[in-house]
Amino acid sequence: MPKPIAIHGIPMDIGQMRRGVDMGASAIRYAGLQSRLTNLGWHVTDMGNIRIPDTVDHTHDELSNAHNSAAVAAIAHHAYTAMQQTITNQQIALFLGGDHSCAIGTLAASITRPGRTGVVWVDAHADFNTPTTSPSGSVHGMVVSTVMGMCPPPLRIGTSTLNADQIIMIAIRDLDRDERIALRQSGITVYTMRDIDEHGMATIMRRTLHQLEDVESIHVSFDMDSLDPSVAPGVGTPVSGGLSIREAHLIMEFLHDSQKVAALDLVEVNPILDQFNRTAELAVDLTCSLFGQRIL
Ligand SMILES: [Mn+2]
Repeated sequence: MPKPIAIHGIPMDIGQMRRGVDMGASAIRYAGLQSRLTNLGWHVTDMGNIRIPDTVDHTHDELSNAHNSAAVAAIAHHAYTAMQQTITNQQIALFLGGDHSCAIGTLAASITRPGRTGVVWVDAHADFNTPTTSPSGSVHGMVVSTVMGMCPPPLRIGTSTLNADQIIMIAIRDLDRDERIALRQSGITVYTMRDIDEHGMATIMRRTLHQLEDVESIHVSFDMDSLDPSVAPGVGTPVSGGLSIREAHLIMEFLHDSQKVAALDLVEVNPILDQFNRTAELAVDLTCSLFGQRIL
């Protein structure tokens, strides 16, 4: 029997500057996520949304150059608890963002799971800034560094930290100056768009699964801005030169083949910038590939 899937919405947008991604969870649900997964044979429970305060509470200590850091951390704590709950309940976790900063909590909890966890980070960005290097001060650009323990409190959730050799990044194409230097030195495996162009996605995914051979579970953190804006216009931070629809599906199909997927963050859908919900519909299609939908 496959494990059941638990969906949690995290309708937050305070980890970045452009409003609208807080509606991403609704758009993905509206695109038929639950029924599509049910039709694939999964037992799916929608746990509703993690409660997000209507206004940002600035009374707590904040980091300089990390906007809303205390409020983001508070939400990340709730995401952490939700992820831990799915581990206890032996469910597969599906988180609907919201901006990517919600993954600060989900990843921090994933690495507390017994057995080794690998993270596949699919994103135009590395989200590897710190308050010191970030040009914008947006926390959604500091997710990986936070989970690796490189940022000061309140950007520190839980007690475990993610190691560089547990992370594989795919579709990267937009790095800030100091972020690029730090990423090069980090030891994280990074497959840029150039690597994908040169070697093809199948080769990249075979290498990815080979590297993750010794992990027991895989946490997929999927930013919809990894796709090219021509096919996914409704995202928080669009960057041209991204994944094709088929390249993105192939990532998901290979990850399904591994039979190790334990969690998915599906983030940064922005319905305000979308066309007739096509980005959310694509997010649902890709999720179905991750959970076993096959062409033939
Ligand atoms: Mn991201």
